[in-house]
Amino acid sequence: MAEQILGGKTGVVFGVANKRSIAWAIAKAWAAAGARLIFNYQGERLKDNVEELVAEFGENTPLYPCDVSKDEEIASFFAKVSEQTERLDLLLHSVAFAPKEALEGDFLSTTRDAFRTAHDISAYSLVALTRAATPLMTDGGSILAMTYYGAEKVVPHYNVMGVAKASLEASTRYLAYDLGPKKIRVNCISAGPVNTLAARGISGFSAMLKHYQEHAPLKRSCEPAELGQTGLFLASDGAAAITGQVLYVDGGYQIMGM
Ligand code: NAD
Ligand code: 0WE
Repeated sequence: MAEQILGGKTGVVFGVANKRSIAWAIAKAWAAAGARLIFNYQGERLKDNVEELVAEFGENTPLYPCDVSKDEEIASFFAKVSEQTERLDLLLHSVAFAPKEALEGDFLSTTRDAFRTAHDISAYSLVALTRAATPLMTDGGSILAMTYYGAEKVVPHYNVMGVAKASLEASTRYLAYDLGPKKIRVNCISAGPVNTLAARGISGFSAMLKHYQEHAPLKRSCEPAELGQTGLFLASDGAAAITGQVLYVDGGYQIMGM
């Protein structure tokens, strides 16, 4: 058998909630390419579900709790990771949250508290996780975060999440600069709308999918498995000279002016 693209690599995956999660699609692609993976789960409520899913990669697939808004949980998570492996190669950040009220109504009404929460969980967490993971990335590495077009253009109701994604994308560039000398790359995938838990309950979500079917060059958004394959590419040596970038996996929607 030909050597596997991620054979011998170890990765940490943040953001699996269920089988529809984008993190799950990328984890499946990484694992199929030979990576060993370690997972977080956000809280006891999600533990059983995530445990059942990751068992697909073997009975003893490690998973540990980590709420990314808590420094102590990030520290204890990576302490457990370092008991499992002496080196890390990959980190996936597929985490976002803003209070529901902030994604309804207008941006003008965003409270200080909603603004803080959205930025803490959706953007600062990339910095905190990267700082905790990189001491283990002793042979270079690839860090990947998920973003959305609302970071650069107004998508009605995406509101403070768009501002937080702009911060996530800028953080990606500054982290890429800091970590380049260590051969650690940091990139974002900007996904078109995908029907996940984080997208469900967003009013007008099916109208958004329809809008992509009408306006994107490829007449559709994207499939989770395609996000997995792009995540695999960015994690692989094929992307060894790519860092600080936002790669659009959105049916081409981002190029359109109208
Ligand atoms: P999802 O609900 O499956 O994943 C979101 C994850 O964030 C969940 O696993 C949840 O547990 C985690 N999370 C939230 N708050 C957390 C906290 N405090 N600590 C730890 N984990 C926390 O939904 P998804 O669509 O797979 O979202 C994953 C990423 O993809 C997000 O960054 C999202 O912004 C991005 N994205 C989604 C879409 C889409 O249309 N679904 C499009 C572009 C980008
Ligand atoms: O990043 C996202 C959604 C992230 C998200 C989702 C929720 C729902 C539940 C963050 N916080 C919360 N808080 C909750 O209480 N996407 C890219 C999907 C998405 O969300 C939208 C979109 C799209 C696309 C919201 C409004 C408009 C478009």
